[in-house]
Amino acid sequence: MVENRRVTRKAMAFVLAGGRGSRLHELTDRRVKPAVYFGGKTRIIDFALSNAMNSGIRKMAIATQYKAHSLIRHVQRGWNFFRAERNEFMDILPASQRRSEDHWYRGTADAVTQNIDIVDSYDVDYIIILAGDHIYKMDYEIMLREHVANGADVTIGCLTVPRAEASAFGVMAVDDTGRITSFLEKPADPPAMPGDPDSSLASMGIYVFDWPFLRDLLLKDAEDPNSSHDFGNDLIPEIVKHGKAMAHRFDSSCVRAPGAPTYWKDVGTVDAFWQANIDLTDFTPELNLWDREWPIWTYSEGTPPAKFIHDEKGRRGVAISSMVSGGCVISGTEIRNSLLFTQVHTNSYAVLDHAVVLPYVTVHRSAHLRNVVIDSGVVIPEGLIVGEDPVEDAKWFRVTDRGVVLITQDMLERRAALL
Ligand code: ADQ
Ligand code: ADP
Repeated sequence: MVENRRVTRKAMAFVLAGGRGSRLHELTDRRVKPAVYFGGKTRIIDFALSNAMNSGIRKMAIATQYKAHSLIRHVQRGWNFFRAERNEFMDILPASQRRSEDHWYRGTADAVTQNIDIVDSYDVDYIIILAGDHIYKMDYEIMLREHVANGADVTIGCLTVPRAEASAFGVMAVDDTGRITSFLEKPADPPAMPGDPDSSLASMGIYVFDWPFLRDLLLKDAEDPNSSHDFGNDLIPEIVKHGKAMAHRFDSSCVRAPGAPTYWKDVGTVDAFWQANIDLTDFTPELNLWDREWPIWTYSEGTPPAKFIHDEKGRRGVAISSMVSGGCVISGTEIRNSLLFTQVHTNSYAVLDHAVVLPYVTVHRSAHLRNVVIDSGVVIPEGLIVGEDPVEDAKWFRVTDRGVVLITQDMLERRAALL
């Protein structure tokens, strides 16, 4: 056990949180994808950070650049318990042109290159590179130990995905020992897994390296005029060709809670975001947020418990098959299969059905909202009907292929000005 603890004490997590996440549309107008709210209390980045924390890693850095304000504020409020006196660090690394004065982070690898001096100062043997934009639980300590035991140059977290969706990923082939024999970044025609023509083995964008090895590689890559300075495009294919790259399968053995299902989601579209949040209202959701073995840490505002009240005419405020966060006041509203974040206030005769409602939203009287995502701080006007008439909805709001309606304050203001 002492040996295990040493591996995580000698490792740092480097979280990439600089990409916008443009398929979330207006949800990432003001904030980067890792800062988008998820699950009622948390933000997306809390999953990667909590995994690192629960795995025993106590040195973390987060590289940011695009619309980082709400991410930085969240991390400062919620992840401020690291103590330098105990050799613990949590650094936020905005692109600050540390090595070069003529560019920001040019790619995911460059985000690390530009902070080589900071990683050096952590005095670690291993670095685990994580994306800050996926929802999953994973014990990185198991992956680290595997990496060390294999003597690998890089170990890549991977999972099986439907072949039809594999073009969005780095796709690999492995031999019997788990060694990666080929790696194609976002191939148009993804190779299938042996004996399973409908599945491909996809990279999760999680990499473990020995720090001295990665450091050398980054310094070489920085000088390469043909490189896009990206892990998936440049560094990983190179190591697969010339070095020892091993695959670490994400399966039920990667999670400490016994029998935990292997839940991994990229909530990168409005449809996927809505569905994954609504799934939490299921009788037994696949993602277990009640798990005390593997808690998801976050910043949580001190709020009173959710309150459900009869309005003055005796109409009941009720929520069925729903999750309602602290600080919510549900007055004379009927709520079904919905997820309400902190401080949502709803009023009489309103109905919410399959609604994902981000914090600080007010729903005025008689609004009926079905299959919606409502951005934070939105004030829904009295009597607004959404989710009944897709043509009318599309005039003002963003309607997805599946008919989910995204509502932001800007959209409501435009509507109010034109009506
Ligand atoms: P992508 O899905 O394209 O592929 P990418 O855009 O590289 O992911 O983003 C990965 C992470 O890096 C995200 O968390 C993003 O926020 C961040 N990021 C992007 N650009 C950045 C920059 N310039 N500076 C700092 N951070 C940045 C990758 C791999 C694939 C793999 C998928 C798995 O390249 O091989 O299959 O992730 O999702
Ligand atoms: P994010 O939604 O990413 O956290 P902000 O922190 O800027 O971004 O908040 C978005 C919206 O939520 C803003 O419209 C803001 O007015 C509202 N808001 C933020 N904090 C509070 C609060 N404590 N009380 C009421 N509204 C708030």
